[in-house]
Amino acid sequence: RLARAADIDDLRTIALRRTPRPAFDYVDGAAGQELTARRTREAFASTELLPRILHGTAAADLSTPIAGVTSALPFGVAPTGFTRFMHAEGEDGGAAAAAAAGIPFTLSTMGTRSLEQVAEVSDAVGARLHGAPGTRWFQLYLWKDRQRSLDLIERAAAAGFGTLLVTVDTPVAGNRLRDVRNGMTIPPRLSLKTVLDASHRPEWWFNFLTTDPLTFATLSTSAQDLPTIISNMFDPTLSIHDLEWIRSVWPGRLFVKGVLTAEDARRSLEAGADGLVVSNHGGRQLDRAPVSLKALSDVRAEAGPDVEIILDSGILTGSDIVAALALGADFTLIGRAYLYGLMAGGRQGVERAIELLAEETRVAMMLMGAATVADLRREGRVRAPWLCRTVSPHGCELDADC
Ligand code: HOC
Repeated sequence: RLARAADIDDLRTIALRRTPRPAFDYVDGAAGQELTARRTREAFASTELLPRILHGTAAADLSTPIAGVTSALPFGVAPTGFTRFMHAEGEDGGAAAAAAAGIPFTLSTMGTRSLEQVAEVSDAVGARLHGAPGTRWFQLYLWKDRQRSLDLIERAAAAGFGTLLVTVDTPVAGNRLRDVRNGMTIPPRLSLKTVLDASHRPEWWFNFLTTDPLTFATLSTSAQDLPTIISNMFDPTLSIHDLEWIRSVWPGRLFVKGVLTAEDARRSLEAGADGLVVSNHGGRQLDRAPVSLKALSDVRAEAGPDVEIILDSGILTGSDIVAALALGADFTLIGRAYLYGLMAGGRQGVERAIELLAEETRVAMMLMGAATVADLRREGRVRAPWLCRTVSPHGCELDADC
C-alpha cells in the first residue's frame, strides 16, 4: 500500500484510516478557522515555476548545504510534538528515515523520545548506510524553569545535535478547535470512544499500549489537554533577552523559528541568531498569521543574501519545496508531510514520504532546467502573484506579465 501511494495526499488517506481521529486531527488540523493553514496551501498553489527549455542536463543534484552540513535533499524533518502518539515508532521512525535519506531530523522539546535515544538511532542508521552519523537538530521551547532549558541545551550539545532551533511563536498554545472537539488529551484518556476506536484500529492500539509510556524528551505526564500542558511547562514571557541568554549558552548554530516579519528578523539576528526559520507553525498558532511563503521575501531582504533561511509550514509537494527555494529559502522543513507517512506506516511510511518529495523535487528541477539547487535561486525562476514580480534572492524586478 505504501509503495502505491503516489503522493503525500495518498499517504494522508492511508493515515486517516490507520490512526485514531484525535491523533490524526492533531496533525491535520490547525488553529482557529484554519485560515492561515488554508491560505498557506493556496499560496503555494498560486506560484508559477518557470520552465527553461534547451538547457539539457543529465541529472539534478538535490544536495544542499545548510547549517554547516550537506543535506542530500533540500528539505529536512521539522520538529513535531507527541510523535509516538501518531505511531508507536514515533521519533525513532522519523530519525531513522531521515538518517537513511541523509537529511536532518529535528527533535522537538515536545518529543516523545529522549535526545540520547534519537542520537543513537540516527548514528546507527547513518553509520550503517553512509558511514557517518546522521544529522540531528534540536528544537527548544523555553521552560519556566530556566535550569530545565539549560539541561536540555547541554544534553543536546553532548549528544551531537549540531543546530538549535528556538521556537518563539508559542507564548501560549494556539486555539486548535479540532482538538477541543475531539476532547484530545496526551496520552489519550480511556473512554467508550477510545474503546470503540480500538476495535477499528487494533494494530494502532496494540502498538501504542505495548510500547513504553509516552514521555516527553524530559518528563512523563498524565492525561492533559495541550493548552494545560503548555501553560504548565513553558514561559509566555519569553523575550529577546532570553534569546540572548540562549545564544550565550548554546555553542552550536542557532536558528530562530517563527519569524514572519522583517523587524523580527532584524531583532533575532541582532540577538545573535545565525539563521532564521520563516514559519507560521503550520497555521497551528496564530490563525490569520501571514503565510510563511509570502513573508519570505521581506525576511530575505532584511537578512541579506548570506544569512541562512529555512522555510516551513504547508509543504506537501516537491513543487512547494522548489517554489520556496526559488523565492529565497536556503532549505525547507516538512512537518505534516512526514507525519502522514509516519501515521500510514511508521518508519517505512516516512521513507516513502521522503522518497515521494525527493522525486517530485527532482522532476520539477529537471523540467525547470535546474541542475542544482543553486540554479533554482537564479533570477526569474518563479512567479508569485502577491509580489507581482519575478523574484530572486538578489532582488526583484517588476514583471510586465502581472
Ligand atoms: C507553546 C508550545 O509544535 C504543535 C507542536 C507543539 C505545540 C506546543 C506549543 O503541536 O504544533
